[in-house]
Amino acid sequence: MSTGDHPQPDKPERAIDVFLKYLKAEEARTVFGIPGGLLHPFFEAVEADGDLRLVVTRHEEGAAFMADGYARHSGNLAVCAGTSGPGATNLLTGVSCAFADGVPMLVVTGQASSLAMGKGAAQETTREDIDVVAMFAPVTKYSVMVTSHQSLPHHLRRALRRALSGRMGPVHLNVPVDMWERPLEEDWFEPRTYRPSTQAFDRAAVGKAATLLLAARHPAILAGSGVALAGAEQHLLSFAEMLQARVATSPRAKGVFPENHPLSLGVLGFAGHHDARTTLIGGKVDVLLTVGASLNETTTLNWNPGLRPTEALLQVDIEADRIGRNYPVDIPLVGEAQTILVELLYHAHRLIREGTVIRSGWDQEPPLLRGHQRYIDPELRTSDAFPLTPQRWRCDLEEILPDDAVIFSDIGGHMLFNIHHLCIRPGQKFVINLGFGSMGHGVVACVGAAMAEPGRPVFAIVGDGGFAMNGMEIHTALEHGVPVVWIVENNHMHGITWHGSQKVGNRRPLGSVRFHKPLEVAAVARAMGLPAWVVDRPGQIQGAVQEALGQREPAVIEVRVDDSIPPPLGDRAKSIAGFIKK
Ligand SMILES: Cc1ncc(C[n+]2csc(CCOP(=O)(O)OP(=O)(O)O)c2C)c(N)n1
Ligand SMILES: [Mg+2]
Repeated sequence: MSTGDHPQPDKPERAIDVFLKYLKAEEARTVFGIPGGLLHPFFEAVEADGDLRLVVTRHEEGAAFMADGYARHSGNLAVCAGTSGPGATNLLTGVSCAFADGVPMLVVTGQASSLAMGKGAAQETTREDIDVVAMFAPVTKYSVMVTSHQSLPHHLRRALRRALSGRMGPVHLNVPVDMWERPLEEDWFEPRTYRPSTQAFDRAAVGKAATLLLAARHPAILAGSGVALAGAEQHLLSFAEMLQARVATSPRAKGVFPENHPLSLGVLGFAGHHDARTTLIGGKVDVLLTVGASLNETTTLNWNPGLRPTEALLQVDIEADRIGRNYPVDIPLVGEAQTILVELLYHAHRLIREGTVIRSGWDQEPPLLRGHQRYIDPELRTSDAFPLTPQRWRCDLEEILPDDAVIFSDIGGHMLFNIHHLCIRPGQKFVINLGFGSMGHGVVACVGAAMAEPGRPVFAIVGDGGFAMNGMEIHTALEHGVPVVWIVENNHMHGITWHGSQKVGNRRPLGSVRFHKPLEVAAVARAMGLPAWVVDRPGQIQGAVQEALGQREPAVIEVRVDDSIPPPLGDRAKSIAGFIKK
């Protein structure tokens, strides 16, 4: 039974009881982390609380990645925790991923007792020494040490307010070990009373934007990851269909608009598609609406000036500071993607009722590429060759991926193949940490997502390099019965680096990134207790996926591929080469 919800009359509430009550009020029911002495009271209370689940990961980075996946998928706050010192620093990369992509997360770290600070306490991480609060400051929206147990609820509410409002993100509380169990008298605040909802927008600007979009001959939308964070996929679809606007996504937002839709241009930028590039960079678009896309290097093909539309650029972003950074914007629309799209739809309906006619003329243009022709090297998608091509097994995989599959990608050459060669259909979801771009995220965040929505099929398509870095977390998934299916593309190397190195610097392949002693991925998985399959021929992946899904437990499919086929690096290699020269 939860002691937090029902304090006994003769036992005063402790700081930790109040803390856990807030977590539950915010619907944060899972804590990911690794216990250690200086955070022991926190972990002990979480484990004892029947309403909370403690997931002990194999590495703290895994805890932060899982919390990120949980929050990124569900939109709810996630919690990760690590003890003072190395436990805290191990969280940092995962927290940075969440910060870069606007994912809400509460990070709790341990600290030496307030009575011992400055005296050389074991694992002390205060300003006197290795300052953990300072380390988290640039990668969180709030990073503080709680210096009195009485102020713990105040700091927690402030942290939650910041994590969950505006552009969301991680927040960090560092708590000295002697604070948790002290008695606390505290007025209870319901979440709605301490954090505002943010549905603000500029009505006049939205009205003008709707008018311009309806009048456009060649309207287009570039959708970014803000659409997924706001859960605005359906609103985007309705608005695009109403306008008959063509839609591309950024690489990070792949799939927020169904890629088999007649209006889909696919992905613009990194490993993107021909139609997206020729339409959006080709000088054809008169009014371009960008929604929750930061217009960064990977999306804009190295800030290509051709992305500017001939008439007007309308940019929706939750943060004013992200508007007009790289292109001059005609109508800035500050607000959450869903709020703004709802208002745009409302204004467009009103204008149509009042007699405005939609002028989109895309139907008079040549049709968009479909089928294998949509992709570069289409012949490799249907190739029966052995060794297996990376394109062919993805093409096979599409046949068998469930309609509601959630697909995580890690970072590497396999990611470029995933972005280019997988067609994400309505109801499916593609997730990638392209803001920070950390290897290992896709290997682990999938576990958090699968915990957030049990019953939904979750896949991770990752490389052997990323699997080697963080793959031990498949054991955490096994422990907790989380049925993720990992598909590990084994090319026996850091493929992106090996292929990319031939296009940058001195153009010598970096031979050291090849694994001369290849990782036997399936054998590693079996040794850890998971069922595993090896796929190395065309037409095999379908059966392996079917069997893996049938297990209803975590499973690994190793796909051995032709390592000589370069991933679709495109302009990325050119831009790195350019930066190095400068
Ligand atoms: C933590 C981290 N270290 C290094 C990198 C740079 N990096 C990006 S992809 C990659 C290699 C990925 O290898 P693998 O997972 O096998 O994927 P492949 O390219 O072979 O498909 C490296 C080293 C990174 N993004 N993140
Ligand atoms: Mg590899």
